[in-house]
Amino acid sequence: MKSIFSETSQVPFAAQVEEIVASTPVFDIHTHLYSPAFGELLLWGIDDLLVYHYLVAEAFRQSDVPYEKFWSLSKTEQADLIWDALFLQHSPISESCRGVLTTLQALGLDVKKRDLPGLRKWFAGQKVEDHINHCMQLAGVRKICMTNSPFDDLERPVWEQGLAQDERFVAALRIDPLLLSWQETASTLADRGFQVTADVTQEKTISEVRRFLSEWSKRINARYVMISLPPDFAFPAQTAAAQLIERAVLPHCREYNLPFALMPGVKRAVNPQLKLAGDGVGLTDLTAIQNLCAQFPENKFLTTVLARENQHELCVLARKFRNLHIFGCWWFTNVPSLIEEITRMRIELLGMSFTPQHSDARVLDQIVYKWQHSRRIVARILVEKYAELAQSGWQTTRAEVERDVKDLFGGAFERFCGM
Ligand code: FIX
Ligand code: ZN
Repeated sequence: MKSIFSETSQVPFAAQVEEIVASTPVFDIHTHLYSPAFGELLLWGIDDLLVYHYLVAEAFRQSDVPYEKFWSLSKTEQADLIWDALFLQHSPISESCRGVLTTLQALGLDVKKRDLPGLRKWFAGQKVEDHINHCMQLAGVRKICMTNSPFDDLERPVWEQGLAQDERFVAALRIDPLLLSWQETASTLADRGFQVTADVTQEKTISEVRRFLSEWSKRINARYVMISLPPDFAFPAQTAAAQLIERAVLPHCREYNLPFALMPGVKRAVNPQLKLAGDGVGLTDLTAIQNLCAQFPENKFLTTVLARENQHELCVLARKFRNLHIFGCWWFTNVPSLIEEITRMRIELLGMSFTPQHSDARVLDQIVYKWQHSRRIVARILVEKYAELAQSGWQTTRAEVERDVKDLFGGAFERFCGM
């Protein structure tokens, strides 16, 4: 058996593991990207990179521009202000700033010139189709899962008209308004011809919600159903959300063999003046997830949590319930120090039965830095873990490393989903 640790190997094992991690194609299982059929909903290019809400939040710390003034500026003017505040007046050292530079460098641009007009000129010369191929190739991404909301007035008509299939992009059905603002959503559904009332205990309302979920799951060919949740999410509970989950969402997921993704920990609009950049984080009582996994063993659950303090408890829950697949270092945890800590802990507690990362990209180009940065960390941890196995006398073959990395980068997720 040829081992990557064998003394006769020409290439040191660490370099082989790094090469495998760097080159294994990934399935990016949660993004906010769109396929080209959605036209301008697919964001890309330097100005969209600069006005990403992660950077907006940071720019307000380094600029005293009034909120209303900033929001009245054009996208280009906002990008100018952010470039000046975060890249020129201070070193762009935060993860979100460094990410822009990693991406630009990978695209072959000379970042040290600090030439924003020059960068804009280069992007203006790109064709979106070629740029998608280029970014996916640089990031090593084989498939992108979108976040698709039937409640989004820009996105919905595109689905309703029917769109050209693009094998690289798959859909996930996002249902936050259905569960978190049921009163308003009930009227929206009623306006769209679903016979619902505000009363979620009514059989007719539940069957109509299920009809709505079926229609949309089929229309978009959803791979899973998903929601982000506030830290105070509880289950079971007398809330509309809990009732709808139990009586409509979970039966729907069982019927269509779809996992239900729950992403708890986000406190929406902690500072509403920051708009999309104004959400915060809070600690969740994960008993809700435990109850769901225990009471509904026929359902599959996907979960990532926003609070660092919830990560260990989530890992332990995944050890207890094989109908729970945990994924990604989400949003405020998608920074090198926390990716390292969380991924190492997950590997130590779960082996390879989880998905370490998703990009959450909102701008196409971001997949380049998000995956390059995460791959380096995953490689470092794996090198260390295989070396520890070698110390225990277990020699890992190259094929075994390839198999493991495939699992981490989408294989385990696809198996869990039954894709
Ligand atoms: O709820 C979510 O899917 C979050 O990822 C987003 O709402 C958030 O704005 C984001 O972009 C985080 O990365
Ligand atoms: Zn997201």
